[in-house]
Amino acid sequence: MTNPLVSTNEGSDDSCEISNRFTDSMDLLHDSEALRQRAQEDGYLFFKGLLPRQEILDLRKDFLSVVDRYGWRKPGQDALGGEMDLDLLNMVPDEQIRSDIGVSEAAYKDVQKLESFHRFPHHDRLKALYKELFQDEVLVHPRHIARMVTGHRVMVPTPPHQDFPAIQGSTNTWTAWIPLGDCPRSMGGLSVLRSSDRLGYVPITLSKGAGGVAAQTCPWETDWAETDFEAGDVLTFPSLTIHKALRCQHRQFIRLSMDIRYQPKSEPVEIKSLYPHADIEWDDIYSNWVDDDLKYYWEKDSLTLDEWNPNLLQPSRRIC
Ligand SMILES: O=C(O)CCC(=O)C(=O)O
Repeated sequence: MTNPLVSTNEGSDDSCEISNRFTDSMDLLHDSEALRQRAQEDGYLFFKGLLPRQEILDLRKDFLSVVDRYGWRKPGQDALGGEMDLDLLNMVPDEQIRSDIGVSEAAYKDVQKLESFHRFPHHDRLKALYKELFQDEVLVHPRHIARMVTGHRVMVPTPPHQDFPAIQGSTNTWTAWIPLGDCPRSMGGLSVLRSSDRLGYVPITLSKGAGGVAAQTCPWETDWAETDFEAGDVLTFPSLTIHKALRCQHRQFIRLSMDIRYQPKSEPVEIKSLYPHADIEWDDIYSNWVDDDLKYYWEKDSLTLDEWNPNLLQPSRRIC
């Protein structure tokens, strides 16, 4: 295994064959019908190199500069290297680590304050993709999640789950999962249970890992698709598709990624999707921004707000 540093362009060195690799839909980017048909068949869409690699690496650099502020990165690497000082990180008490993120609440808030983190989801290529897919105006949820998955002892991989119980609103809300750097399977990328959106809402059980709940899969539901991600790749799926993180085999390296949500503007949205994903106010997030154009941008739209349904996060038994 070579060093999984993500500042190189070497791609994956994972030797294990992928039996069910994501289908690349780059050739369908401008064909709404074909995109929808593929999404209906597979429950996800994958785009190889949709985003400029350099722009992803610039964002990675911004995230890592926050990590540096806390002294958790091993010295002697370039600005893109993700090797962590695990001994130092493990000195952070368990209760200070956000186990859905991978670092402390304080560091997560610092990332939430990055203008680049909130600007990236509005990338022309992402908005064009969802416009094509929805054939409608696109609402970019302002609530973005930064995953900074580290080898801190409290961290476990994100369990299989649907986003719908946690996001609610329209089931036509799509997650874009974007690795900030190359992310071979051994670094713990995302895996999708093919066509699982067709199952509808799947009952949940309590679980360790991000979100704290897992979708209950039946023994024959094993059609997991995956890939060795490279910087610039985009995986996207609707909120009923079951997905999970693969186990990171290189715990000394940080795995950086973003979850961004998009939906048609005309469909209902649950109000928490319009709040930050941390205990922090928008004004605080905006405090060091240079440009104003993206501040409270969603308030210009007349959105239909949906009621929160607490029952969707109540554990119940699934009969297989
Ligand atoms: O990156 C992860 O580990 C989890 C991501 C996820 O669950 C999501 O994007 O909805």
